[in-house]
Amino acid sequence: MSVVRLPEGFFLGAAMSGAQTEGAYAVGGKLESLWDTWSDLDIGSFTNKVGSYVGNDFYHCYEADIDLLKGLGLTSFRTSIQWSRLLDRDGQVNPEGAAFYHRLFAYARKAGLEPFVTLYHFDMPTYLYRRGGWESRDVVEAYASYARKAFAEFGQEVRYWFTFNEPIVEPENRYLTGEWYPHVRDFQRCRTCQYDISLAHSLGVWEYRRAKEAGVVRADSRIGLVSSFAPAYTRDDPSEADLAALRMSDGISNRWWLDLVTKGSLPEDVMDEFASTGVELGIRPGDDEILSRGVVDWLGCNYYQPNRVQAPARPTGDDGQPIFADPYVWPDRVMNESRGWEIYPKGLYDFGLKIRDEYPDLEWYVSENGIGIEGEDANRGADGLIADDYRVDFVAGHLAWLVRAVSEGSRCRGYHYWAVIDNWSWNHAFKNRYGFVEVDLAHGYERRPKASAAWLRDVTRTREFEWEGAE
Ligand code: BGP
Repeated sequence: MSVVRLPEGFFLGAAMSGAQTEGAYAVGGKLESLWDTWSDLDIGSFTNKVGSYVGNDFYHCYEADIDLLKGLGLTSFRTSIQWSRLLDRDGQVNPEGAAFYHRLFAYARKAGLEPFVTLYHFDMPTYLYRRGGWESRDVVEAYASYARKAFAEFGQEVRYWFTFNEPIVEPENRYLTGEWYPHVRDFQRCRTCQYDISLAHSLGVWEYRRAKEAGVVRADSRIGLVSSFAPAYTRDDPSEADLAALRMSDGISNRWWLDLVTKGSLPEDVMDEFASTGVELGIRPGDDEILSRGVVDWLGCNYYQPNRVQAPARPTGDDGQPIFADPYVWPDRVMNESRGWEIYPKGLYDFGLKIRDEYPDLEWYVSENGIGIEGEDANRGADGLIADDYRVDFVAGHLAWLVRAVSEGSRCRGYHYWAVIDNWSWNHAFKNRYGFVEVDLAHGYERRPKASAAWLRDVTRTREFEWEGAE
């Protein structure tokens, strides 16, 4: 057993997103997002038929929730503005939508919680999807205009801005695996969306820089990107083909974004590989210039699981789509069976050292990390609290490895847990619960701390915790 002490100035906070918490899907002039549209079209796709409509009711109980986070000793929280709430169909600010976020940021600040604000978290407004979504350059331009309006509206209230959350996930889930509406399975369309989002990100950063020069955003503010950096691994005795699969996997998911936000360009080897397999991204003259503006001030890293890969059995699937890597099942893996994700806390350390060595100027923080468990009700003790020791183990292990990376020179500044209060997990709805605080859907979405909340309170108070893991 060892005692892990949090570094000086290291912040602890909560992560959430607008679409997964706010609810109030048709209140105050909010337009439909693709989540509302999919819920309307096919509610059976959502666990227990719980669609996007209510979130965890944050729109109505944000004050009590902020008080709860403050009571746990957290000092910051991350959420996203919903494009479909802030702007109307003509791209103008919807006053009622803006008023909600003004109230939220003001209340959080008064409570001593610094808001970290993401502009886009998988929540395409449906009217823009109908104009082509991320396959359309008009929508890329519309994003830049949305970002400009958000900076103008909240520039004096927000210090930490992020252009996108996990920009690879929406293209892959909507256009490659087809898990999310509109259920497309097309490699080229997926990568076109990824490319267009890279342009949108870069235009967003450019809008921010111009807003800063004009004094529209605070002088002490910064801009970043939040991405899911799953450290990539292959087998211990890799073949050349395994290493090529590793390089391409890491290239598409990690280096693509790391290069964009540090160098303002996309990795050449990945672009060449796409070109050699006939994938066309719709590149236009002048795009390089746009991408060169994508360099950020710092980075948010969401980490849930490592990405273990090996050489693909076949270069294309039955449907003719290219396959660059197959999954590799590590014999020692420990699983979170509820989510089907491997638990590997050391991945944060490996990622931290990768950043230190390959992008030494880059500051970063853990913008999401958490564990979602199904059927937590079965763990309710005689005291009525959900006994969730596994959550304490998960967070302690990840924080311990992260602190070790910091002590070895990685410039990681803090950690936001996903999601301190149970929230709506897209098509899995409320199946897997992430919170230190339970949301009781059967009793008016009432909030109730789980047993782990006392541990978290203790860590924020003492700035240290005991850990049984590897020395
Ligand atoms: C991340 C997303 C979050 C959140 C989290 C947990 O990829 O940024 O929005 O949902 O994953 O995943 P899930 O809710 O699917 O269990």
